[in-house]
Amino acid sequence: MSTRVTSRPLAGSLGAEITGVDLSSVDDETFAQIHSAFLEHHVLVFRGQDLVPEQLIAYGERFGTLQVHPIIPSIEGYPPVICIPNLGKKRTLTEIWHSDVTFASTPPLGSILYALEVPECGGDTLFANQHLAYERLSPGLKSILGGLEATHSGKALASSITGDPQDTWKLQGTRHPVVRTHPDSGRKALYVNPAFTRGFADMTGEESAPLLKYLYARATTPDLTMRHSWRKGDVVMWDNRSVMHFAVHDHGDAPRDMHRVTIDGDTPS
Ligand SMILES: O=C(O)CCC(=O)C(=O)O
Repeated sequence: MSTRVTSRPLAGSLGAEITGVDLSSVDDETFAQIHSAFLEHHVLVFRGQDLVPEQLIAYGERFGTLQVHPIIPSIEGYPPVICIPNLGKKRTLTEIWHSDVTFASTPPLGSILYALEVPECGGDTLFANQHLAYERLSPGLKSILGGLEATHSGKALASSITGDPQDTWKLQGTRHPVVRTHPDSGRKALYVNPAFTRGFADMTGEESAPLLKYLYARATTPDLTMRHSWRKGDVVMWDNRSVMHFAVHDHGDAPRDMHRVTIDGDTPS
């Protein structure tokens, strides 16, 4: 028998906390409720979970095939699980607004992060709703953006880890529409991000920069965001087709350790 699943919105623009769920064993009925909340709220928070890597993988696989990250090494014995440790303020890879792995031709549908160790305070994660960011733009700008593609590259990420610099697909530009349509909801969303987007396709970086800068500012205004303060045992999952996220690095060298699985997605259109 499934438990009573409840969902409570966490902010006006996105995010919900789900209670009544043990993610180590999710039956079909519970999964259907979680999936529907995921599509509605874009970011889901589950507190108090206790998951070994096999259970995190099994939960992620309810949503689809899991990706082996093209650049970040997996933890030993579990190819779909990557570790996101505290690399220090200077080396952090995630204190920048991004949607995951947009330099791939089929970027991930979603990502699931599980907190193994968290600082006493700080180390929060921000999320911003990219459907609302798009919907707020003027009809004129929407029409211009509707005809544009952008180039995305993993070069900076690859060179800051141990990525193989010879593996050129990570480094070349992958083109995606600047506005993508969510395959389940049909809603449009802005799909450019400061971590991986290099510029508009067929334009120079210099030509692209002013409009991208404007879009990033509009896409991350405080009233489009939610902020998650982590506790050990939290699982937070987000829809990469709907949101950008940003890991705030304000916790110095305090240990912060996360496991992540990443769900394969489709070609943005
Ligand atoms: O560590 C976090 O809070 C976020 C990690 C992140 O940005 C990512 O997994 O892409």
